[in-house]
Amino acid sequence: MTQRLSDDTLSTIPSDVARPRFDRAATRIGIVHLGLGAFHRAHQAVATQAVLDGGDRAWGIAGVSLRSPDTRDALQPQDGLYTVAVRSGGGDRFEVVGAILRQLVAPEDPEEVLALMATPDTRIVSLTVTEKGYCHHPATGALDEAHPDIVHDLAHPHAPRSAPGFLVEALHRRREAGLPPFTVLSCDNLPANGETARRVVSAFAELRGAALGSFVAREVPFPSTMVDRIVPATTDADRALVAERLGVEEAWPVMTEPFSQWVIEDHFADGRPDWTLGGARFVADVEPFELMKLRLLNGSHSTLAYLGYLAGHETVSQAMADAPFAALLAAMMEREIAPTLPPLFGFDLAAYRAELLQRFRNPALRHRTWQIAMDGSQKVPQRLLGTIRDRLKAGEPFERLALGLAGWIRYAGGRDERGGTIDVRDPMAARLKDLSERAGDDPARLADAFLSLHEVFGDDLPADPRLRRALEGALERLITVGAAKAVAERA
Ligand code: CS2
Repeated sequence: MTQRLSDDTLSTIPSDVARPRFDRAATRIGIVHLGLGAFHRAHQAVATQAVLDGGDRAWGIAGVSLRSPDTRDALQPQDGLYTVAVRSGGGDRFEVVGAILRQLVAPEDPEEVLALMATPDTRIVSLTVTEKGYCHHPATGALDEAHPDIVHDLAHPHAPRSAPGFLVEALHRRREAGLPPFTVLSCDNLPANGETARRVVSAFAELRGAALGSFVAREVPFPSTMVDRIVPATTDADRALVAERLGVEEAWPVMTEPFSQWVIEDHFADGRPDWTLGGARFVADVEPFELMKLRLLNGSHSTLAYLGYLAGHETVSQAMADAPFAALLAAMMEREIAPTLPPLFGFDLAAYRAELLQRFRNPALRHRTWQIAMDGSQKVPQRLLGTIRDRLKAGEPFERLALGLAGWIRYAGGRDERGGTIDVRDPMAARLKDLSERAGDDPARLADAFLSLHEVFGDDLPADPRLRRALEGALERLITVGAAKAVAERA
């Protein structure tokens, strides 16, 4: 049997595969990361490896999974090592990453996680817990106090389940011990992700006590970040490709593209790694970058995912090879999204848009439309609705954005265009299906039913007749002619 990737077998892999150049045994843990998924491993951990390679030994990562043991089970036998495969039409590049020194599974031992978060060496707690991990109302960003995990964590503060629960208990312990707080570094695709994190974490702290609430709100830095790298879920074919290239078994490599971007607000409690060594950029205000990325990249991605899935496209690059889809996205970005963005001095927005289309075309990545379609109720507000809101304010048209939104509604109904069942993954899936079944194939009733979701649409959008009309029109096209033709009509 072939050997497994590990500290011991690292010397056997081909010499052109990049690998850690630092002494892992002499590196301290300075970052506890919540949400040990593929995105973190292909993004922040790679930039952190560059810092460790540069000789700063204070910033090793302890990765925490908040739910499943799968990542820990895959990485622990590999001493935490894994491969990042950077893929494009121009060929593949491989790098073994060793920045994640420990892997923990929170539900198995929440105390171990809390203790690590509360040690003096831990100076940053970063997060990729996805939109729903913030336990907030997507339309307003306010903490959902009725969220089952929040209710649980308030009753059991020493054995939390949610990210806010872990952060608040660990910050409480540090405060009691007279230690400085850590910096909370959100790396999720949310608007003003630092502010959103501050809002939910300090609201939860406030529920535990007024003094703790104001400590968190005032003393803890929550810098915002813009993170960008496309990281499709790993398949068995990917595992086989990596094993063949490395000559050792690798249980969970991550697949990604050459592009990577990380823009971070430079506001930390107690020092930070020099992530510029890994290509990151520190700025005073991340918001313009974040809006640009969420609206242009993620807004288009979700549009392509819903409409592409309905039209029978399994992957993003397949949908992009269908000319009307590529044309729809290009026009939507240029005419409907770009005009809503604040100016970014010295930044070539047209080149950024062109690069996005190129990235979506990457033929070496099999990024499933179904994967991006997940959790629409949590994603649509910041990806499409903020843009639509700005277009309404400006009195400008937004038919393509409305078609993307209608795509989500059709998709969330759970039936594809051939009558097959869609495996809709969304915390609100049951409710969305119910709304859609009651409305049937009547575009007006369907538009009204979904617009009644104030936690997604807020209070303003449901009351705007222009949105209702545009949505009804787009749904009518999807229902009568199907996604492929509806896209061609707007391309
Ligand atoms: C995607 C993102 O799955 C999704 O919702 O839109 O994960 C996207 O690939 C990243 O934000 C790219 O940086």
